Amino acid sequence: MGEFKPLVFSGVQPTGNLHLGNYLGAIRKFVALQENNDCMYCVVDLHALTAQLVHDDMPTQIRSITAAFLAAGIDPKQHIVFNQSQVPQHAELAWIFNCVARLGWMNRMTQFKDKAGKDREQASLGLYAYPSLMAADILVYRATHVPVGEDQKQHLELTRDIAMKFNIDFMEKIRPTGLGVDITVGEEPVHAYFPMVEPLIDGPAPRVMSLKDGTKKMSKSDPSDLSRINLMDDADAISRKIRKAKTDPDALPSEVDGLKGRPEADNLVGIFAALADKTKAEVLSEFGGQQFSVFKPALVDLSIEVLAPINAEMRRLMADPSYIDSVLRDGGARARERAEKTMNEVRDIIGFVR
Ligand code: AQP
Repeated sequence: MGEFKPLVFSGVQPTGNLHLGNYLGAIRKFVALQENNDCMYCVVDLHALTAQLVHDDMPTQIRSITAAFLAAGIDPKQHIVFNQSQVPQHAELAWIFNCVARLGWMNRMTQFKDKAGKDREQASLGLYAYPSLMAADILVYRATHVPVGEDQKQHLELTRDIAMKFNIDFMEKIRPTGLGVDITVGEEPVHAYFPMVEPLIDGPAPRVMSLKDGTKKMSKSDPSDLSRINLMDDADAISRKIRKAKTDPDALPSEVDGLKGRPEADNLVGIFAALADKTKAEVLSEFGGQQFSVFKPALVDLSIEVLAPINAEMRRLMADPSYIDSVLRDGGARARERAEKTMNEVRDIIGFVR
């Protein structure tokens, strides 16, 4: 029995303003994982083309996600920070995975259905194939752990299915190369080239919801800016958005059970808990019985306290784009070296002549 070398990989699309959901659901976990792991964090710019081909200011979008990574505390020297388009091996492996993945699997992806909307015939082929590229992003480094928000769970299950099918279909070709690892999947022994990735979804806020509708996730592409707190929002904007956030007329309950059927209250308490590093129960033991007119100002203060330093550092970094670009170039070179090693092995396993 062998073992895959632990490696953390995750990505964020440069498709708009990063928001509190991205921060609490993903980036804060990225920061925490750095301490004991080898980590790679990627600005997935190829993915940004899937829903919208032409972007007004792609370089600024890419730099602003990078600035958010750095401002949140990711160390680009100890770990690797890069943008996807600097490593063409992602796209090459994605093509191979397009031939591994089955149409039936892709047809089940709920994010495609959500993003394509009613006019599915007009969605790009890239949007449909997005999860296959995501699998390649992760597996081109044979990464083992992927911190993401809950919305990405289904894509990571697909990544496991793709890895499993590749491993099984090519098992007899993998074996003689000596590159595989003996693992058991369920009860089944498999000589695997690609690991079965573990999603790291748990955390204080796996799903932050819109401030305007507690049943919809907070999203960069929501047309209403009042629905989300952006990492670049200043204190006034944060305060205005929280004060205008939808709530119900009741006071906060004293127990977590009392949040059932109250999605907006549940969301705001969840945000408070995540920002304060507390449980919802702890937050309710402090605010149970209080009206939103008391709770919201406390949430405003806490949000500003946590986000203001990140916001200030992002602005400082964004004023020096050449530094950000140098971080991405350095990370890109280190990522390419790792990705090319995998691709050479994959080319040999498949039997491409090189
Ligand atoms: N509301 C959320 N709560 C918790 N986590 C979230 N994430 C996104 N929204 C929430 C997590 O953030 C990471 C980066 O997301 P992404 O930009 O790559 O893709 P996304 O999930 O499509 O994010 P958005 O904001 O919803 O963007 P648009 O509107 O462009 O689709 C991921 O780990 C994601 O889970």
